[in-house]
Amino acid sequence: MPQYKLHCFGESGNAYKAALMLELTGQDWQPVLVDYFHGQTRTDSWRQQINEQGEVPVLEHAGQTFTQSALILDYLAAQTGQFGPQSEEEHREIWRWMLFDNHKFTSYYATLRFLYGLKKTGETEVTKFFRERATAAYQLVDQHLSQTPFMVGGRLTIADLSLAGYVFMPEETGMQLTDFPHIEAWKARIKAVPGWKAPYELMPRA
Ligand SMILES: N[C@@H](CCC(=O)N[C@@H](CS)C(=O)NCC(=O)O)C(=O)O
Repeated sequence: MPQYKLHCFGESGNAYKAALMLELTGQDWQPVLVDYFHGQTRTDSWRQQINEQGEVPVLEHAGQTFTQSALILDYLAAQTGQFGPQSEEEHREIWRWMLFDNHKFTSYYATLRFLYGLKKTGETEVTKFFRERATAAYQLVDQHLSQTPFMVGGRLTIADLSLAGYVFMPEETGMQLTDFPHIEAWKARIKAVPGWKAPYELMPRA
């Protein structure tokens, strides 16, 4: 019986944040595939039994259930003693970037990728809007990474794992990540961490 169970699906970058943390910290974990594209997270039973917020990822550990990727990362950092803050100031800084990630960096890009890369809507006013917003968030993070190898404290932390949720996804978005050279260099540093795996290697696809 694995210590950790992660309700997830391969296409979910939000789930990848937690999956990569579990993998890099060497935990005994198992993915539980969620049939997202056939509406499993929208059923009453899934919401009642797994997550009332209707979202993946969901982590089960020691009889408890955790949702929201940032909170899961924070919990795992505390449990494993890895990739967490080393001071109060770092704790605040990590949360500042994880909140920015959830609100802008991940959410605009993930929505763009969902529409353009997975649902194949083609270019619409909506995809243009999300690309513009995602580009602004990526420029800001690129600028930050021009001054530091990782987001906080000069070493890999859960802030990086949060922001990295979607940057390794292969689908087309109409955004060229090579336009963000510091993000590209940061991705290479993350990839070089022992144990790193791509999203579709870590989780089954829905
Ligand atoms: N802020 C949440 C976002 C989670 C999220 O949006 N998950 C998507 C899959 S990547 C989902 O389950 N969406 C449910 C829906 O759209 O109905 C987190 O970081 O965990």
